[in-house]
Amino acid sequence: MPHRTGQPLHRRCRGLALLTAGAAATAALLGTAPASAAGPAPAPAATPTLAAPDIPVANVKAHLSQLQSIASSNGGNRAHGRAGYRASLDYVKGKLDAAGFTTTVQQFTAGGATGYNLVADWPGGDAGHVIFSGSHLDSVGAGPGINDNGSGSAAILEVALAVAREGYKPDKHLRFAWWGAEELGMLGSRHYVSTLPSAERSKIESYLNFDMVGSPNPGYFVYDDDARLEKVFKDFYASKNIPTEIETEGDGRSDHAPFKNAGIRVGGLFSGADYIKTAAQAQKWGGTSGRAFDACYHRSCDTSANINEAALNNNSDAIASAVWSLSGGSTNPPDGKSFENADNVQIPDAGPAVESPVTVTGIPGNAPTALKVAVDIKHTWRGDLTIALVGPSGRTFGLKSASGNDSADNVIDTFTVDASSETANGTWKLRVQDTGAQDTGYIDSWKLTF
Ligand code: DTR
Ligand code: ZN
Ligand code: ZN
Repeated sequence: MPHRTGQPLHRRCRGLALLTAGAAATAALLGTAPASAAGPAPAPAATPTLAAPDIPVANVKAHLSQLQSIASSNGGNRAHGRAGYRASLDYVKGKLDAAGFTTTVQQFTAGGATGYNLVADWPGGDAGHVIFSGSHLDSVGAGPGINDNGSGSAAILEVALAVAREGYKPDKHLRFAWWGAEELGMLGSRHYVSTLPSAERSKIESYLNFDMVGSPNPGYFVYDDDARLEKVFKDFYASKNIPTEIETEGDGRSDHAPFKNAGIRVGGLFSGADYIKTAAQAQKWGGTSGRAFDACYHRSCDTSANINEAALNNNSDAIASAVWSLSGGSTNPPDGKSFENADNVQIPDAGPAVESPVTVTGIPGNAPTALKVAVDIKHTWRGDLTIALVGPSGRTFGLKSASGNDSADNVIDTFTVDASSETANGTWKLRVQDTGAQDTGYIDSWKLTF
């Protein structure tokens, strides 16, 4: 197959293209004319608001399987005061630190044990307007807590990593937190709010809470505490033709309560705990009526099998959509020039390596020490794949090696490579080899950003 060589993509143009496509798609789904759905067309010179990226649910599930293994090797839970809690926090912190977040671990004492909150700030944005997303990371003692609340924790982690992958420059400041000891009465979030100086409190424009967003027999519940935040989520689901209801399964039963009590606007999502799904709810959302939204709520069976992937996927995308639209970001890194090859290249099963080229022109000197390599490979068993970047001189930079037991789908990731030993201009290649039999896939697209 002939490959199209890379074309420079000026990121503002790409943002505009995405916005236009998104507005048209929304309009199509809602059966309205694009003009009325999109509102007045922006002036050509205006910087477009960037659309939120799609959050790869395979990445969210991969975080859940890590949390599951952490529980399994630490006595079956990730509860406050237990080794599995601290290991969960270290896992999340490691990912955020590597992506460029500024992380802080806040300690507190509860029930005779040390508890920890993890707070992550994305550098930049107006510090006087903070868009804050949080999820509790602790489980109950009875089980691994994968839906409650690995799901919210993994979803906001992947949204945070998407912020970094996209090089998103929000107008407002983004903060994320993973709370400890929620299951003991929201003790971590209460500690955070009560020790926050009032000047800092007043900078928090909105707090969004995500506790249980992958329930196995799911509902789509939106908090109705603040009308504007409620609308942001409802608009997203409307664009997907998913009906929603107001969250009523225990008002204030999660970490948004301390924020709300401090006078901060709160919102959030919930897919249901031990309440029973009615016939009307099963009709609109599917699943089983007469059965709990999560029959494994607070039990040992709240494992990685206790997740509805479609709900996890929709809710992760809803979180990204809210974070992007509330933070009003408009620009990617100012002079980042991108070169992409979007032609698909099949990767033969247990076969030789294949390559996809990108031709870089117009960049003087050497490549940067932090060359961004964004990879989108669709594959049914990503552990089969070895991936490398090949520079114009033929030098290879390993990006990922095969690891047979990583059974998750797809590699949708951005790697940072010190490529300063190569000249920037020339033909770069992504080289991918499938080293295991049976599962197959293809390079969907890949992109270099200088
Ligand atoms: N507090 C949660 C479960 C829960 C029950 N009702 C709601 C409503 C909104 C969010 C969460 C919840 C737990 O961690 O057990
Ligand atoms: Zn919970
Ligand atoms: Zn719980």
